[in-house]
Amino acid sequence: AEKAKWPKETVELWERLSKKEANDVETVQKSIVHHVTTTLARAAYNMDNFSAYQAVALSTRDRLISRWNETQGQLSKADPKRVYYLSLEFLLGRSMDNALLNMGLKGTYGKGVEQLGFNMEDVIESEVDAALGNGGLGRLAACYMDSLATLDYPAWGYGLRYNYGIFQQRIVDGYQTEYPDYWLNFDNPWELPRLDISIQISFGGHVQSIQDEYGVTRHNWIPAQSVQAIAYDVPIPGYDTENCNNIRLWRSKPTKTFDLTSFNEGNYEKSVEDATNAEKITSVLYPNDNTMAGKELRLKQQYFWTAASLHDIVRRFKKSRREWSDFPDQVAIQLNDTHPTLAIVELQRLLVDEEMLSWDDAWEIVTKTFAFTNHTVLPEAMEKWSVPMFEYLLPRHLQIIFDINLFFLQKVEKKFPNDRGLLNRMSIIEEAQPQQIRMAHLAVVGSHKVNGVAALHSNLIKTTIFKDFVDYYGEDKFVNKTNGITPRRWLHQANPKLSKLISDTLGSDKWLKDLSLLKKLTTKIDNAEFRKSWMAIKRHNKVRLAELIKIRCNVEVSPDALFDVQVKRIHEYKRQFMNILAVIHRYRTIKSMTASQKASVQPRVVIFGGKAAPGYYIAKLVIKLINSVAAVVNQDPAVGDLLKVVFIPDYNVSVAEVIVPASDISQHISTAGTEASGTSNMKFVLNGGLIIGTMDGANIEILEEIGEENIFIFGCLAHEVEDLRHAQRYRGVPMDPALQGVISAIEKGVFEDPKIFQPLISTLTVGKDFYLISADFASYIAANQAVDTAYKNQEEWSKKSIRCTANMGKFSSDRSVKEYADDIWGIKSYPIVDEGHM
Ligand code: B1H
Repeated sequence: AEKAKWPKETVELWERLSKKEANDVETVQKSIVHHVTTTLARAAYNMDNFSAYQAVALSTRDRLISRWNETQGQLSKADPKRVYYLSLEFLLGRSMDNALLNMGLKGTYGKGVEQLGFNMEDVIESEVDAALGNGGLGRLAACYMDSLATLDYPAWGYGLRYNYGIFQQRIVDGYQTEYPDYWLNFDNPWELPRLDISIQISFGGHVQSIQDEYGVTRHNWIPAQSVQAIAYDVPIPGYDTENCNNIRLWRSKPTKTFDLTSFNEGNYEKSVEDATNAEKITSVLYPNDNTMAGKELRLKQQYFWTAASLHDIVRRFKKSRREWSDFPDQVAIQLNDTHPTLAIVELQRLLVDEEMLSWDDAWEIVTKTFAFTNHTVLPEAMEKWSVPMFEYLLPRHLQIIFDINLFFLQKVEKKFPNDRGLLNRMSIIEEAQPQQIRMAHLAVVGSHKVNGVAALHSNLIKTTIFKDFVDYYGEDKFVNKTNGITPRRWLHQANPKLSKLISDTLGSDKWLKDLSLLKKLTTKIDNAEFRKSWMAIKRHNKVRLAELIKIRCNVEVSPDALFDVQVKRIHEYKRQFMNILAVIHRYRTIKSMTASQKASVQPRVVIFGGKAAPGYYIAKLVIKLINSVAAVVNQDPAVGDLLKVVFIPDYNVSVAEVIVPASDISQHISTAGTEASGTSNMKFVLNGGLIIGTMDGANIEILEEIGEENIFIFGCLAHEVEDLRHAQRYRGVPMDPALQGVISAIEKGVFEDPKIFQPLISTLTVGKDFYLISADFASYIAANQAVDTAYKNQEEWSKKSIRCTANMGKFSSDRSVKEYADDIWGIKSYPIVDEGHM
């Protein structure tokens, strides 16, 4: 039915009945009870925390959906330029608490739920994490979606709806074991299945070349198989705004027509097999942080996702009936790392093969549309696809890549004639056996802007992996966009007591949308009463973490000890190994002390957490070593409470929300030049936790903001790394003597059978210590001692802690996202008008 054709009464009836729900406690309770009795088919007497969660979630979701509808309706009409954020990972964590806080309904729902006989915190904690990401890159995408919605930017995320997110980690006999993440087992209220939005995605086959009536050669891809992409929409509400953005996640399903042909041919088994293969595409998230897997299924995921997303974007654009040349004025596409680089090729294919544009017109549209974020310089993370595998799956796309490369190299040759070496280095195709497609080169060539994620990293990529491209394109194409984090989740939600103290002190909660306002906290530093409240909150958070440690590790830790945290993916470049080696050094030092010497030792709890990629043998051995050291240290009466070591299993977003507010000091100790940015460093400092770190990634900018008196910096600098490695390899630099002592202790069997750890120790043997643990060890130990000394002066420490929080304004993801919008995407915010509709 069309509204225009309806009688006046019908229109009025609809208007009256679609008024927004009121925000009072009773309305909220009615909606919760309604969902209990109808959607869940339960009654008050057979409910537990989880069913309470389900009902509250469904009620929250109703309100999210009406905001989502209103936003998307108004944006469809206005049709402003939008940004599409393509990310293979969205590490969202839990949604309910965040949605209620962002919509300003936490208080009302809290009251309503308590009156109904449930504890709101228990209800919130019944939700399972949406863990569709590995680590920093995926969580960054989630923070950016929060900021885009909060700042009223017209933005959509596009990703995959994995049946299994990042694996669950359990520790068995000190070793990591992996278990599947059945996150969809109990239904997911935070998604809207759009079964009507289905797109056919094809693979394989061959290319037919034909001359059209003008004598132009046209290429026709005749695929061999196809699957369908079904849309699932995840509403993302902004904070303190009506605006509600969308993340569209694609799920693979067998195509109906394809099934039928197989069935009709009487090949039942084959048709079932094909159906299973189709479902497989979006079955599992690849669990490799900062490494490339190179599996055929991963390439299928990437094409499936980029093709479905582009089809959707193009369909939306076509509704506006504009010229193709207007496409870049309506659409900005951000590539989150090289994972979605195929979108560049797919758009070129659509424009040339299907829309019949000329190659050059199409390529101009493509390069004006895309921009590319690089997140790493580690060689093992650089995406490359073997040409034969690629050709088998995507024959037409391979031709297009070869053409893009040919035209590109012709231009390079024109600008820098007779330099074969240069052409070889810049080529999108690496001449190996077999040939490899360098996705980073393709992403640079197909984008109008390339950015790194922290100042040091953005400079580094200009002098290393993309140096030739800077010489060719000029400096302006390469920019920095320092990462940020959302203060809504990482302070307001994770640390409600500190959030309240800050709002009470500043006289409003405006700082949640303008984080630079935190600076005003500086005026309170000399107020002893304020410092006391500040430290009391830290202690409260430490008690909460101690409870979690008791439950997960069965270790009692004292909240009066210094809490020292390193939580992040386990990777050699992040040097958890160096941390545990220094812990062994600390243990040995304490063991050698007299009772009176021990009296002056600062008690410390060293807290580790993080997942290792299932195939990363050395990283898994680091976890085993941490657990072996913990087992010995924690039961040694000679040490007692002076040192405790714990490994918290299954670190994820929700665990981070407990750990981050509770740290006194956290460790960000990557070899200089290896950690592109890091984002947990920002989260800890924002919550008044000091950090110890190297001059790497965003640590450098944090230092600039908070001042060198408030951060513990050690270790070699990025520009020294190359020489140090060279010296070690060719001049045989001896191992640091303290480190030598630690290694001997492990080899003597102080921590279980030393044979277990031999492969780990081998990574350090002279000439091999690639991550420079030995070179940095002495300064690392010294920095840790400086931490102990500083912590003993609690008054001074509390001042440092306040200064940390007060100076973190720069690291709000609102700042990052604004910079992207202004400098790269060219989009403006479009606030939604509240028309009182449901
Ligand atoms: C980061 C990755 C990454 N950089 C490949 N690169 C992946 C690479 O599944 N894969 O194939 C997954 C992840 N992740 C991180 O990005 C950086 O190491 C951090 O330093 C940075 O803070 C974060 C966000 O920019």
